[in-house]
Amino acid sequence: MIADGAIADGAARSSDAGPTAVEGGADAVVPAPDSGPAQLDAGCSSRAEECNGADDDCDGMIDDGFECRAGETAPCAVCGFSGSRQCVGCALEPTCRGVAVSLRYEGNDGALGHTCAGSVACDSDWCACGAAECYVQYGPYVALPAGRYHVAILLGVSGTGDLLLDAFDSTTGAALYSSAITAGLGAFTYEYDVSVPDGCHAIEFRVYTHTTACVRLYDTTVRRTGD
Ligand SMILES: [Ca+2]
Ligand SMILES: [Ca+2]
Repeated sequence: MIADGAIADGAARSSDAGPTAVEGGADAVVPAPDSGPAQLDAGCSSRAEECNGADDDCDGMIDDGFECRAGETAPCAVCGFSGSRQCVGCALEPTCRGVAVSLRYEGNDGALGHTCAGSVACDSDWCACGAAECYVQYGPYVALPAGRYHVAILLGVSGTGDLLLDAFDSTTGAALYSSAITAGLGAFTYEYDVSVPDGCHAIEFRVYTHTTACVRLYDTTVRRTGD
């Protein structure tokens, strides 16, 4: 029971909820979590607004007239992948940071090429049998932002097989990573970390076979782990 004149706690809160959508398109600045009607500083005067976290010109808005406020971020993109720019000194920094890349390709994904393609097909996942000296996969020539990446390739081999796995910048011809391995019977995930120094080049994650054993390709994942 609520006494006359009292305001139900839940009702009062529901009317306080402000708009949450951010308008203005891709370049819109995302307000800091504490944004809202600024409190007039008790000692403010008619000074010009400065970047200092205070309402210098007494118009009810803190650091208005600048590109952004401390704590705000704005979306950005590198090579088509999304990141964000931070507000530093009431201006958005030029560098797009925290660009997220998470890619996954099935063994039979059309984005991948296979020069072993004349060999025996295996169900839904592409594979090679008796086809020594060819690429089990090449491509996908994806334009990646510069940064550090973790690559994981799930393979299967029908017996002992010699394989060469590499990450290759097909724009410059530079090998970014290369490793020769001898794989035993069964399925396994080969993982490696690689740094991509130049952004938006066509990068390949290749698997080359030197064996006549059957090599099955299940999937390849590529995840960006840092700038
Ligand atoms: Ca102001
Ligand atoms: Ca200010």
